[in-house]
Amino acid sequence: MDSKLLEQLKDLAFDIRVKTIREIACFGSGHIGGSMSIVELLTYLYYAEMDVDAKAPKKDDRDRLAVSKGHSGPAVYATLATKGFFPESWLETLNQGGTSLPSHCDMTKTPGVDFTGGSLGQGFSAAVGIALGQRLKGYKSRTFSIVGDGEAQEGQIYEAAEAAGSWKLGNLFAFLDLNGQQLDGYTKDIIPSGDVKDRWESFGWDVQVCENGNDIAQIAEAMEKAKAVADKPHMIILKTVKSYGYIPGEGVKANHSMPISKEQAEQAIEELRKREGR
Ligand SMILES: Cc1ncc(C[n+]2csc(CCOP(=O)(O)OP(=O)(O)O)c2C)c(N)n1
Repeated sequence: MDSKLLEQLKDLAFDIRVKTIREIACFGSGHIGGSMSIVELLTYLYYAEMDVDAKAPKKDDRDRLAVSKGHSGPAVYATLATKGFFPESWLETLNQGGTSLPSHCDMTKTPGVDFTGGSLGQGFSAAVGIALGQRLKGYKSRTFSIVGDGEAQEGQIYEAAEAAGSWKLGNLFAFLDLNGQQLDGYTKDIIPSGDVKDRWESFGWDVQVCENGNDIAQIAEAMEKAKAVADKPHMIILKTVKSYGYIPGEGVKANHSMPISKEQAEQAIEELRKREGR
């Protein structure tokens, strides 16, 4: 990736991260861990990869994103707001009465959201169906999906994976947010993820691994390799850090959903600025 674009994307990711922290602080608590771990991915997708238009969010032949770990809504909303899908002031209403930004992504409420998440496993199945639909319609567009490593304990994920592999859905790009944590602890202590590369390959998928899934350059490189493979669905495994960039949550077992006051948010942003030299 061109170094100027990379620097722009890093700046955008920082801005989206700050907006996500403040957004959650407006409600007083929220899914900070699984939101923070995918900020670089969302930034890359919306600013360097996906063909979407904030002025025509329902255009039929657009690229689509099904965020299967739908509790990452706060990071999705901050990204969509910066892209102009809705006013940034909406971020202050996260999860509050009458909001268009519920805790979990909802395609009936939020411009730019392509699938309603919340019940883990379903978004990825929908992504397989959407990608198949795009192919049947003869569209060049692609479907993207983000799956959690805890979510991947759902059997539904593998039914969909098997179908996509056998249908050779080359227009489907899935990302596994391998942050090693789920709601109530570490995946290794609950159901270990095992050799995920081997597993997805066994379903007929093209698999790339990013050793640092919070590194935009690595995500871009994996996408370039994936795009060179036309006849298989793509899984990009991102080894991420849950709560990455919300420093008070990094390395904390109970960082799935955390209470965050406005003061705590500003302190955490200041701490991050110092760490990143911004
Ligand atoms: C079918 C279903 N079962 C349980 C839940 C409750 N739940 C919400 S998030 C979550 C943990 C998900 O872990 P992971 O996919 O690893 O997400 P991340 O750690 O990236 O936030 C659980 C169990 C749910 N939303 N849906």
